[in-house]
Amino acid sequence: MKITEVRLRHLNMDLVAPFTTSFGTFVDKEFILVEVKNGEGLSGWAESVAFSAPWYNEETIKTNWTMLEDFLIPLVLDKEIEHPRDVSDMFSHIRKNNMAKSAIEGAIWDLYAKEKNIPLSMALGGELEKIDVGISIGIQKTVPELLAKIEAGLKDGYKRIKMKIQPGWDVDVIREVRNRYPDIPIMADANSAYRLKDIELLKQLDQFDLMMIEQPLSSDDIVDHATLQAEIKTPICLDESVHSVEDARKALELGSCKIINIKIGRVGGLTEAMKIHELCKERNVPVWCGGMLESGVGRAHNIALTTLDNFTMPGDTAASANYWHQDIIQPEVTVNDGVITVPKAAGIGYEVDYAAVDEFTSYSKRYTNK
Ligand code: OSB
Ligand code: MG
Repeated sequence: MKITEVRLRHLNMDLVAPFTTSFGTFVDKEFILVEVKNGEGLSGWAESVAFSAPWYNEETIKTNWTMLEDFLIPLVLDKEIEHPRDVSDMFSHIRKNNMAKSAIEGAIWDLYAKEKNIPLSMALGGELEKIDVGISIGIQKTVPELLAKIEAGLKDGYKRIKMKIQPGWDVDVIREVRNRYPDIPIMADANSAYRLKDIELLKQLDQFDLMMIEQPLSSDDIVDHATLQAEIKTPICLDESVHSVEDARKALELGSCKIINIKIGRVGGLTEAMKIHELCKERNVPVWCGGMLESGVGRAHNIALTTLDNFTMPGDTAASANYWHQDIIQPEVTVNDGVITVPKAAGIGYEVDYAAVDEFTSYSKRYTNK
């Protein structure tokens, strides 16, 4: 396959409700949408999950744009690409910048699947036709507001409830949730808000029968997480600490976690995400697909990845309407009783709505060699 043109767009979409994590609050979502064209009328799509500020990792929209423009686009434009799995090797001499790499790699995967006229899930080797999903609920101002959000999530049938925690919004809040809902599957995501010195507090979480605690300690740590995991019963799930299949192997060998959250952007693309899925499968470690408040385009990529068979735990891929008044794909992602039916159309399986894209685009740029 050959990419003859790349188009980057900067979009900004308002969230239906603010979303608060231990590192900050989102009221809208700025992101880069990548379109790669093959010269025969087909376009492949993906989005960068970098945020506007380096809160979650070191990348930002601007660093991603620079990386794409100066390094990554020139490496793929007009090059003969035999298979999308080769793209991560073409980028391997460029360090980190995983979200930037993933954004263009994902668009190339979509284009490949469209050229073959198969769904992206099939191109990845995924076989599930329906996937179970959960919902992630941000830190709220009050416990009643949290309970109301949980109530709504359960009513929509989501298969598990993830609640964000941080110091001051943890043990007492989870106790109230557990008292109100003794049996529902719940998990907590700390986004790196604790340190080993908080071990006594983290041990108290064991009484609540959580499915897991996600990323309690520093964002790049796997050593202290191993110490913590040896001291608590609640399974640790790593998010921020795992950037590659090598990181995943080391974390599993150290005993730093029992579950891995796979985010395509965080690990540098679908190819690396599949490698982590494979490693975890060999070692009987369950994985699930994390979310980054994606638009429908990123959501479609998450759905395709989740069709691989070791995605045995519900992910964060909630319905479009949980985030957006209007999404940029047609149809939007819908969830029935906590289940998404995997689309069967070619590529990401949803049509990109150009009118909606234009409405949310503040600037864009075309890249060709002509
Ligand atoms: O840690 O999983 C995370 C949102 C923004 C940044 C990091 C995270 C999250 C979420 C929301 O938990 C996931 C989603 O609903 O897309
Ligand atoms: Mg997380």
